[in-house]
Amino acid sequence: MLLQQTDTVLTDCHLVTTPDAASYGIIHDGALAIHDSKIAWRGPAAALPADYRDRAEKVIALGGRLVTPGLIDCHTHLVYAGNRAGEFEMRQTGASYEDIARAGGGIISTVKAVRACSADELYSQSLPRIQALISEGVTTVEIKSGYGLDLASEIKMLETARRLGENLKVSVITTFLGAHALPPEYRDNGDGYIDMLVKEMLPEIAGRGLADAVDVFCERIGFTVEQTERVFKAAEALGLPVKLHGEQLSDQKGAVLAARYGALSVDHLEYVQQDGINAMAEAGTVATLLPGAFYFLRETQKPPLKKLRAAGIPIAVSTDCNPGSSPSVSPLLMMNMACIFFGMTPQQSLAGFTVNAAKALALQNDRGRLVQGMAADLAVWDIQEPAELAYRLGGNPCRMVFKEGEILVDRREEW
Ligand code: DI6
Ligand code: FE
Repeated sequence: MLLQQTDTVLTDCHLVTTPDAASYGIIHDGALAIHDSKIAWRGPAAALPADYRDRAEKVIALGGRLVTPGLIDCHTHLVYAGNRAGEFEMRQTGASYEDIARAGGGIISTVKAVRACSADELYSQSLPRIQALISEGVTTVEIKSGYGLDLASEIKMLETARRLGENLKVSVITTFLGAHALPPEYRDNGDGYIDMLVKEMLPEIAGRGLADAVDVFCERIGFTVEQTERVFKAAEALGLPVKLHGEQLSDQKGAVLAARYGALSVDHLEYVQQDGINAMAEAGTVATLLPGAFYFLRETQKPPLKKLRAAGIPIAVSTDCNPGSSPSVSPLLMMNMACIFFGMTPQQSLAGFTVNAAKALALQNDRGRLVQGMAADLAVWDIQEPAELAYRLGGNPCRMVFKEGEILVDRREEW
């Protein structure tokens, strides 16, 4: 038998291999071998072939720590400028999120900040947010545009997202969210804006290869179902997958529409009804729940977790990192909130940031689990059991992060 070449072997650890609704797939006293950016072998340490260890460049003993797949944050708006603390102050004295949006604040105030700043400034303001995610175990992050709302500024956002991924060596999946809000120059002319979006913005952005998917905010303060469908049709014609901000503040029947276009995911879903759930189940669309936005907007209507689960829909969880409704860069806090607010189990919340988040990005064959042949994207945690990930309110037990076998975060000095 050919000897297996290995670059790195991890020993003295417990492996959470396949977090899904049924199990953590835990291997106690495990070992994991990496070769050529992929997981070459994983299993009980006692079964590790001797030559794997002998031929490895590095053998790292993890002192009994826990290893999970690198976390996947499948819904963020982390590229933006400025912040909305002033708006938070206003909300605490009585104004609602929708009131502020209608008065020209909200998303539009961030649009003004993004348009006004240079690409370098946008990069340096966004950098600490992606760094914070990585330091909490994230190895793949989706980033949306949608605070530019004109061609040049949307390109600036998407190029910034790509640049962050290249420089920080994590996977950045980009989504064009030109239909996030109506820019001031198209006030009262939503159809005119969608015309321009499908004829000019989207083809140019797709032609430059800047978008991996297309998203729409279908809502009373966003775009109608008809407008959403026009964007989906244009995306489909360009061969780009779609996803949706759907049923966040009201039931617009966006989920039914998105399922018809084979959406990768519908996200938020507090107000989704059974028709939307059935359509998503049939289409294989992932439900992405965003407890940070639920919490920050003091929403009281919870997404129908039991019904989504009963329909067999995979459920992802994400930070929704954005300045208006979820200024969070903590996947672990989101896992806790998914448990406390939505009634998920810690195991389901971890599945939401791994296996099911991979599915929401169509990456489930490459990452999200620790199995042979998948990307060696790993997080090493200073905890005894996986439930501790979702258990705490703050604090960061992440000690190492590997991206395709390379060490991105190394806090072994804290052991
Ligand atoms: N829904 C949200 O929660 C974010 N975008 C969206 O469509 C909020 C974006 C913001 O307020 O800046
Ligand atoms: Fe969002």
